[in-house]
Amino acid sequence: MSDTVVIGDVHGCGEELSILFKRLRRWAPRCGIVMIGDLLTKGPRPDLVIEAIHAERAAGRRIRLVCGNHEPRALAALRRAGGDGQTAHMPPRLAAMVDCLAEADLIDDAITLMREAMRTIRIGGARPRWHAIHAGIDPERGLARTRARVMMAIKAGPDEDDWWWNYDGTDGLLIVGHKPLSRPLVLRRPDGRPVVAAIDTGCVYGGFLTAYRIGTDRLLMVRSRQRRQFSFRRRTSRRPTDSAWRVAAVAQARTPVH
Ligand SMILES: [Mn+2]
Repeated sequence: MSDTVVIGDVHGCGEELSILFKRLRRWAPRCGIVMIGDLLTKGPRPDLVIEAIHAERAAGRRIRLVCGNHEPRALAALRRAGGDGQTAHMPPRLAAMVDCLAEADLIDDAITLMREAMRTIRIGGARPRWHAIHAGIDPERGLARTRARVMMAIKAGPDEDDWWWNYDGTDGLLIVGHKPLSRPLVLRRPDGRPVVAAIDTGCVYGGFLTAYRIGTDRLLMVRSRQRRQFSFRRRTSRRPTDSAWRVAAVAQARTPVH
């Protein structure tokens, strides 16, 4: 059975996605791809995101989409804009997304893509058992009992621990994005097997676009071409002292590949 690569939050970084797809042709030639959500908003080239996905699929790559918290927003903006790309009264970043897509004559394609993504909250597989979700789960409820809205949007408040520190591992390996981190975070069991891979590395904030290959447990990172934002520099996940995961079980990212 072929392996799967999960790609973190793209957020309109179409240039970086095109570079990543190109590298995946050598790094993971026959793998299926899962894109973890937040595809089009915020970044400068949502048009290239759509074109890159179309081109990769046309070349025979299987690409599946998971819904992020930005997909419904993007779809609402695209629908409101209508066929003529009207963006009055829209928040500036959504208006910029619509303008870019209208200019490239990709409004209808964007609507189709958002609708496709919104049909799927999680995608999973076996050996090792894994699930890709945009944001995560409620560790108290587990994967099966976490509401879709929470899976798309769970995020710790300023004084709260990230959910993954309280996850007990019973639902297998969970691969998530949503919270931008300055490095990818892979939590491991004491025997080294990964249990959480958090791979939103803030491409749109000047970080990296990160892909995680499940079967080989490897990361591939493409450096962002966006301006590095000051607030992003030290985005980490603080490990609470009472977490079941030891610091030794948290692997550093492997050397970025450029
Ligand atoms: Mn998100």
